[in-house]
Amino acid sequence: MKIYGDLISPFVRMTIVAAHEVGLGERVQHIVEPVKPTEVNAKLASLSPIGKIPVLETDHGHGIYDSRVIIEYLAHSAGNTNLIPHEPAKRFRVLTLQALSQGLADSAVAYRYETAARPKGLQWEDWMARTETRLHASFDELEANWMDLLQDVNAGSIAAAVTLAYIDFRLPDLHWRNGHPKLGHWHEHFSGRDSMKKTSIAGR
Ligand SMILES: N[C@@H](CCC(=O)N[C@@H](CS)C(=O)NCC(=O)O)C(=O)O
Repeated sequence: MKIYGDLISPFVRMTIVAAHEVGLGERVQHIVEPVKPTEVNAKLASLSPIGKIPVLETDHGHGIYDSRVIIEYLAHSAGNTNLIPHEPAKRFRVLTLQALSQGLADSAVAYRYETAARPKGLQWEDWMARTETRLHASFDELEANWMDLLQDVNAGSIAAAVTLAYIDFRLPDLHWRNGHPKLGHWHEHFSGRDSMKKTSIAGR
């Protein structure tokens, strides 16, 4: 199977980290496929009308997207029940942590597009202020209510770790560690995992 995308995308990196964590790191061929929000990428468009990264191409040539579905596909293929547990109480906590972290990634990527890609003069100040509020509220929420579940390796903790690393890389001025000491300490520890080191974007 193949996963298309660039590891700078937090959504792509989440899927590759998940592949390593379920033991499919060698089975997945990562094809570097960058995207621009203003251009159609023909290869991606042939697999997904949404045309965003990541897209997984199965061994039968079918496209699977988005990152959440790819992670579920990888866990299912590997017979792994840790990333998305079956036990209902834990399952929906993990899925909510994943949604929180993916929401954080959505906001961070959109903020990056707005500030770095959108032509000057077309930027929307009120939207940027609202998005900053959303980003900081998400950091607060992770620190206050999710430190227990972040200790496990699951779809939510992977999404949180990768997204915070993306923010370090693209939006360091947000200073997310300020006021979030537990989250900062946890992130340093989680970043030492092989899956995170093999997919590191630091220095790019
Ligand atoms: N919900 C999607 C989001 C994917 C996404 O936003 N990918 C960005 C890169 S970080 C992208 O492909 N942007 C190109 C575009 O918007 O055309 C997922 O979880 O896979």
